[in-house]
Amino acid sequence: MTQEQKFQAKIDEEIRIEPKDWMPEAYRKTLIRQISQHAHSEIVGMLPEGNWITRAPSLRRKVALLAKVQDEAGHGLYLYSAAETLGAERDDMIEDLHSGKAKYSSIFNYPTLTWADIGAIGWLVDGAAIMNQVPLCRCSYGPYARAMVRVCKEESFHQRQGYEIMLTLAKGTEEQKAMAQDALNRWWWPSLMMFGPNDKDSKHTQQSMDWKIKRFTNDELRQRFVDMTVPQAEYLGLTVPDPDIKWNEEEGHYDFGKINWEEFWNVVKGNGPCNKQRIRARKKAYDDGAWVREAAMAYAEKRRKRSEAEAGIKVA
Ligand code: BYC
Repeated sequence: MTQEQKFQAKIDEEIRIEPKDWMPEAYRKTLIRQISQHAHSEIVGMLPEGNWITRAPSLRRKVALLAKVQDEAGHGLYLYSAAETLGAERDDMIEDLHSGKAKYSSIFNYPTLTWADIGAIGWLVDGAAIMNQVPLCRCSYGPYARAMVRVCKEESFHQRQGYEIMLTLAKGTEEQKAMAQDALNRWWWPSLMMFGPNDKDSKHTQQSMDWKIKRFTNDELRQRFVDMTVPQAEYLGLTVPDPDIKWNEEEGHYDFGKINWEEFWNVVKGNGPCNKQRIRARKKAYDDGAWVREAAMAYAEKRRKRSEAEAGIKVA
């Protein structure tokens, strides 16, 4: 058996691949691409929500939103660490985000215009993220799979906080209900796009499924999301902005309309409503935070020297 065949046999037997194990270069590259994009999405994903921290309608909402945004930062950090176990350098990954070379999720290039958008993001965007990420807890690469366990637990709290905001608005005044409907109208289609291109146009799916990085295809996950979410919209008394949504008895699924792929690729290529603003904000945050990184490094160096000196005393 070649090394490649042994590797695939391990995958087929559901044995996890760990950082020091042999792996094909293409497997390593695919994981670095996916994990770093995922990390960038978490980090950029803080921006649309951060926009509402100072304007949250109550202390309770503010505390929950702050906690959620902090969680996203934590997810980004675990994911950068997971990518580092594959030999990627954090500075390079961040440079690729800032230069526009690396992708991040299309969804975070849309603006958050009203408070209801915070509800819609939690409900739909985190809902879509959970649908995509729960299977990643079974990803063949150990560090990514393990990081996903905690991430998914936190995402499920995020989804609930979003749905609860939507529920409050939907059961509120006419004006509040209209805000909730407007947010659903604007976030529905971009949420379906989060799952990526249709299977026939997805260049990585087949290989990633064979390597058990992905456990379901983009279309399978998107369909599950629609099936889960349409009844939730009904419970809220809101209307999904797709006239083609219809329960298909034979298939046991909801049929839905055509996704605007031109819009999707336009956003992915950097021309969405907020792409430029998001990257500008990230670069500024990175530059403004330089002193924190320098201080942390200086402190770590001081501690290292002190413990070396103490070890020296003990030896003496
Ligand atoms: N946006 O062959 P495909 C979250 C790219 S949730 C931008 O299907 P793959 C969060 C794709 O990268 C969001 N680009 O690729 C939630 C590829 O380009 P490259 C992040 C997209 O990898 C709430 C090309 O299109 N989640 O973080 O098999 C609050 C062809 O696609 C998108 C993850 O990253 C998109 N929507 O499947 C805060 C989960 N879709 O790389 C944060 C992990 C596709 O060849 N990632 N592209 O240049 C995945 O599961 C998979 O990478 C994807 C795409 C399903 C996203």
